[in-house]
Amino acid sequence: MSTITFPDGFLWGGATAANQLEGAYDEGGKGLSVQDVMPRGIVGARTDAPTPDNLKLVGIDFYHRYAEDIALFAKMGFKTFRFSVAWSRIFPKGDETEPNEEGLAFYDRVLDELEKHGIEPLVTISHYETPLHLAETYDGWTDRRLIGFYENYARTLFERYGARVKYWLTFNEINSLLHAPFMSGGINTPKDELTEQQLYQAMHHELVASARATRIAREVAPNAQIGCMVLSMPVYPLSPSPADALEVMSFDHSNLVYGDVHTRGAYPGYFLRTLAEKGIELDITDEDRDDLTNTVDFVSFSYYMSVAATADPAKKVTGEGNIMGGVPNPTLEASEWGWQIDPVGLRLVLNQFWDRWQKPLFIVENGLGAKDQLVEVDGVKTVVDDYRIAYLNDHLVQVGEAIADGVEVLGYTSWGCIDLVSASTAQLSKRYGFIYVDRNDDGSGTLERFEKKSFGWYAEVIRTNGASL
Ligand code: BGP
Repeated sequence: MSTITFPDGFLWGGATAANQLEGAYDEGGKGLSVQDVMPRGIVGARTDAPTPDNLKLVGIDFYHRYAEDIALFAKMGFKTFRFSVAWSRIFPKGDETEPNEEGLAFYDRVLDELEKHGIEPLVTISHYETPLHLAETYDGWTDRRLIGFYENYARTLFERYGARVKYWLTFNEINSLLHAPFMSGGINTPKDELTEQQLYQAMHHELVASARATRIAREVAPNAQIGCMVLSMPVYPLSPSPADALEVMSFDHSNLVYGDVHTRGAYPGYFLRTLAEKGIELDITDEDRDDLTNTVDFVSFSYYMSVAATADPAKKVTGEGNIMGGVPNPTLEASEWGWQIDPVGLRLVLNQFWDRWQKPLFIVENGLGAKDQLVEVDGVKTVVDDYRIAYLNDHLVQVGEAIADGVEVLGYTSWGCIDLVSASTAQLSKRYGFIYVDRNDDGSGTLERFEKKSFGWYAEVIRTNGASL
């Protein structure tokens, strides 16, 4: 029992993304997205067309079971639910001018269900699911025209749902673009053939599109709160040497620039220096500069692990499962997928972001991907996931510490509150949920849902507003 207090109205909940749980990849007029040709996540090559081994095509069938799933979230007492709109349900190819009504109607139904249970929606506009046509025809975000397509898409969402949805996120983990260009930016050209010039230009286009979405929201959905979303990765020097501390600074800069632009409305000096040293000249118009001044209302982020940084070339070994670079920290344990577990890192990053940006923060992803075993306890099928409870408990205690430090935190949505398909490896066996879904990596399973032990634990955390931690 801790003495931690969470503020009244703290938004407890869970987070998902359309491509990882909806399935129904070709129903309701939906077009293909990049995910429909990524059967191995970011670790494997894309395919020419959807293949049956791609678990995302069916996902966990949320498209048909959303009412049952939202009722389970309500049973846990969720105050908020984060989900993404699949861009290719609304604009099947991405470059149409008129939206697909059937796609829009689906999210109306999801919002109806959330409203029924008094759950606040938290909507990601673009979560790793760029329409495939935009990837193949325009090479994704390398092309400036994507800004206009995204603008049209965002405007459509704000007009349709603006009165019902308060919290919006423009791009999921916008800082993953340079690391996973196909998944994150719909960039079809293989990563090793892309120039840094192209990648940084794509980054600029996304930043402009994000700011433009904020500008549009101010016009058409004045009650909307717009947030950016970054992948947070606290970094420690591997040794106390100044050279390692400098490595930490540049690693940090490479991630913080996204939040800096979103909160300050312009590129910081250190980033301009990086571009100059790389010989990159970005195409930035006066209109772009003006757009960028539309800063966000809050900053949201995912947090799974921290890394270390070293200047010593002999020690530069990338950790398993880490797409962002950095080296393993010898003081920390890792998950079954090699992600190093560091609850204190969450307190550090909350303080860093708050000190730097002075914007309310929203933790919109955190959790433990683990292999679960379905067992029978007193005749009821469940998972005894004490390891997940321990992980989440330890992290939430650190959120409480950060709140005590004076950091303003709007809420916490645990990643994959119901088991879903992994983004990095496209597996179902990498489970995060409070709810077990009977589906396996080979596609077998009934899709039936079962409450894990963590289900009751999280319900109690929410009921007591964190006092049970
Ligand atoms: C984040 C993504 C999510 C999610 C999560 C867990 O990077 O925003 O989409 O999947 O990571 O990662 P994984 O599914 O690879 O375990």
